[in-house]
Amino acid sequence: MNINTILSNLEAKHPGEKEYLQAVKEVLICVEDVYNQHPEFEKAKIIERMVEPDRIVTFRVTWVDDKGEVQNNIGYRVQFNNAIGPYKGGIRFHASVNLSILKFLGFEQTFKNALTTLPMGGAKGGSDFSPRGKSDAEIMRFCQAFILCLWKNLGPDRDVPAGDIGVGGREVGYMYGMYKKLVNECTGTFTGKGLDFGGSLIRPEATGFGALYFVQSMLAEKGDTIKGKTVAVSGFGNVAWGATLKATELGAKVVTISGPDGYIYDPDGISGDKIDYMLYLRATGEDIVAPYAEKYPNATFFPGKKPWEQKVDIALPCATQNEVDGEDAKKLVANGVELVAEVSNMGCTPEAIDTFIESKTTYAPGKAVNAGGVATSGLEMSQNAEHLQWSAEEVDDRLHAIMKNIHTQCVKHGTEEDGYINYMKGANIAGFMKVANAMMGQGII
Ligand code: 2IT
Repeated sequence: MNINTILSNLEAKHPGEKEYLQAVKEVLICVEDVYNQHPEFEKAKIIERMVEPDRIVTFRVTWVDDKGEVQNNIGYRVQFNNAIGPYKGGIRFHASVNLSILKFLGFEQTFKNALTTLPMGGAKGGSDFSPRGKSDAEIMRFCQAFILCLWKNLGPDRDVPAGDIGVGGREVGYMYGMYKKLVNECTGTFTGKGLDFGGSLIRPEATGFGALYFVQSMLAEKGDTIKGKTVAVSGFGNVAWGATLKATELGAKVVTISGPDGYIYDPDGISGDKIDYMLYLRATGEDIVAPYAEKYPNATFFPGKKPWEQKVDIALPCATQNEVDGEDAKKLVANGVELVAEVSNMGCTPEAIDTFIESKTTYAPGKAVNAGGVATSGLEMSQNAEHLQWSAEEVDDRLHAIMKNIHTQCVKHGTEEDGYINYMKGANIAGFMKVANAMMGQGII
């Protein structure tokens, strides 16, 4: 494989899609050696096929706001790869959404889903619709209009969406409701549904819980535990909430959360009712964390800043892509951070990752760390298919086992000669090999 040729061809075909090209480059660099040991991959043009989505659906979403004005947004579904199972991945509603971001997310999702060991292909969708400040009625009308455009491409064995940034239980409920009305079938073609209509226990917690199970395995590998460690979390949405809840339960102290307006430092730890308060902050729809410092005066609000300047043992980016840059990484390393686990997708820039790996800081990428979310979506699909609902304990046990297994795969493929575990390499190789073998087994299609 000639990485430079593949990348320059992609760049010529898709100019300016920087997040997508960044995600592809990371995988290519990691899998180059194993790929070259398999001439049959080269002959079947596996990598050229894998880096392009199977299909992209783009559509105009037109809806009416509360003032009676007609609004237009763009909607997308990137069906990236279904070699392993039906397309599966979340939907993101955020003003920043564009094709490059959804292609990077769909590409990453393909490998992440492969790592879960469950039969799911990779996809991602979304819209540049911004939920910030929108009324409940506006959110519902937008979700309904979005699904009117997309429903024909979905199905329990075709493509199963879920939530992502800006899409939680409420939005999934509205989208699933419209989908169900159109197809007149209760096949559960969404995950993250409400518990009363086919949702799974533990799904809301799963991304954060799974991440902490993964962090526990990383620490155990070093003969350490999480008890008593200080943790910086970014974001304050569903993922940050689940991570804070589990980290606290395991005896760690979470001292930061953040929003687009800045970050909160709480030296007493974000625990108990403060964790519930995160849900309240999110539910206001204003997308700010500043009110936390008014409610809990021991905490400080740092406007316009990121939490990575604080001295902590563990950093858990839980907000969005590229939220930890090279400078942030240098600060974390200089302050003696022991472990960085991306809970957001592609939370670190390539410069940040280089800084962690060069300083031999224990670092793991989102596609391994946050796979518990989609894994539990896979468990929701299983429950829907057998028309049953499992207990919270059963789902949590399976989630825990899946995260341990992903950790084992990363160690197997990522351990370097000096013993340093390159989790990025391990996750990319393990995910890639599974997708490549599945594609090989199904011929040239
Ligand atoms: O990035 C992700 O893995 C998700 N947003 C969850 C996807 C899913 O299908 O549960």
